[in-house]
Amino acid sequence: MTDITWTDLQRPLPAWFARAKLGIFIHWGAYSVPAWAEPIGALGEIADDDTWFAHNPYAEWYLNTIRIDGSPAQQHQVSEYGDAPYDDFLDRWTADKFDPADWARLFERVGAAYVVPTTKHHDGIALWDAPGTGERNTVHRGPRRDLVGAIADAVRAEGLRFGVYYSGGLDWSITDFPPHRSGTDVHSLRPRDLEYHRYALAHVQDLIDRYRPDVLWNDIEWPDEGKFTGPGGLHQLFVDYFASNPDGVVNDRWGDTYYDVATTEYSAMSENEAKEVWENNRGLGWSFGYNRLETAEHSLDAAGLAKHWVDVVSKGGRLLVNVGPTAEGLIPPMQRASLEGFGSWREPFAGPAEVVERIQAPADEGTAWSRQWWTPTERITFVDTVGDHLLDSDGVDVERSRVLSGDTTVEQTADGTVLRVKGLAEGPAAVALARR
Ligand code: FUL
Repeated sequence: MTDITWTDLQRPLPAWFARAKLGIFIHWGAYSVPAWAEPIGALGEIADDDTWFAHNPYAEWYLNTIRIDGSPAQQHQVSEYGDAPYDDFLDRWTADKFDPADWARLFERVGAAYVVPTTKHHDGIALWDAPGTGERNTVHRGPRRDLVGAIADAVRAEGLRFGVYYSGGLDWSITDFPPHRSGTDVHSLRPRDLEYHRYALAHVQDLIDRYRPDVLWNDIEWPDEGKFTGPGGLHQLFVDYFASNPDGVVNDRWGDTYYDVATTEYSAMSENEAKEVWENNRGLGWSFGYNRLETAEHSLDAAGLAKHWVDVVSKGGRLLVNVGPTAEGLIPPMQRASLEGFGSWREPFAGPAEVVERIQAPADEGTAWSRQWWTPTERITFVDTVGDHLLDSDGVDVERSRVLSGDTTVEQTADGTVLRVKGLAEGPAAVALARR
């Protein structure tokens, strides 16, 4: 018998994900009640760990930040809530204005292909009736609802794919953890043992059984003692997951295991942009969880979001942009405005493309090539393919597109459009003229 290895899991990327250029991340939790963090800057821009952790701009990290003595978040917590325990926020999380169909319609209008809500963040509170969590979940306390199921049903009703975020790396309810003050702490203080592996594994299996997600988006790392191949280990989970859902995709935050998609976060981990399949994630502002201190100066407006999306897509990636709903269940107006404005900008490019003509660019690196098309349609758009992966360039930022590098000119004439493309081949690729 040959040994099982992680590379055994290698398979072609599911076609839906190869085409998906925009996803919506949702960070919603008990932390959405205080909804408080110092907007000090974006991840990747704050150089030192001491500053980042004591003044963490991620509102979903509130439970950690308030445990750092002397932190402004701790002062805020004491002055607003006295010595009330963090779990009081779970009971105060009402979700009474939560309208999943309204969220899903918004995400569909924006042009998102997939939606990934948090199902358990670092505070360990589950958004469904997760095995082993007792009462500490949204079904038994606070919203008193299966939020994961409600979001899954609503986004699927709009024709979007559904994925799940799960924090396998950090769960502050598992151990009596000292506050994390550095990236090193995050990795050294996280639970790694077999017992926690079994607990988290049962969660992810339950998520798969109940909701059949198309994305398993783990965070931080997987408990080390569970990263074995063979029955009961993480490898087996992937085998079973892909068998039950061949369209399923797993991200790269499990440790040194298997992944389908590499991730970058804000401008951090940008080395992953060199990977074949990657996804950038970020909040509209500097937090994922709703932060009531964020204003327009900390956030992407519609134009900023469009620029960022174009930048990511033109480099071959996809964007998972985050919304942080309020404890009542509303998408904050500033976030909604950015998404709606982006959706209106993108709308003319949306819809399936009919490929009119496809040419194979020369395979030899550095070979110059050129092509000219005339089309009598009003709008033309370019779709380039890299292997099996359809990259929908949508006429955006074509110069930076991998295939259409070089000179591109578009000339409008009275009866049509002329497009000239001159470029240097950057590896085997095809360019196609498509019409919407
Ligand atoms: C990070 C987490 O620590 C953040 O809170 C957020 O969930 C982000 C997507 O991943 O690593």
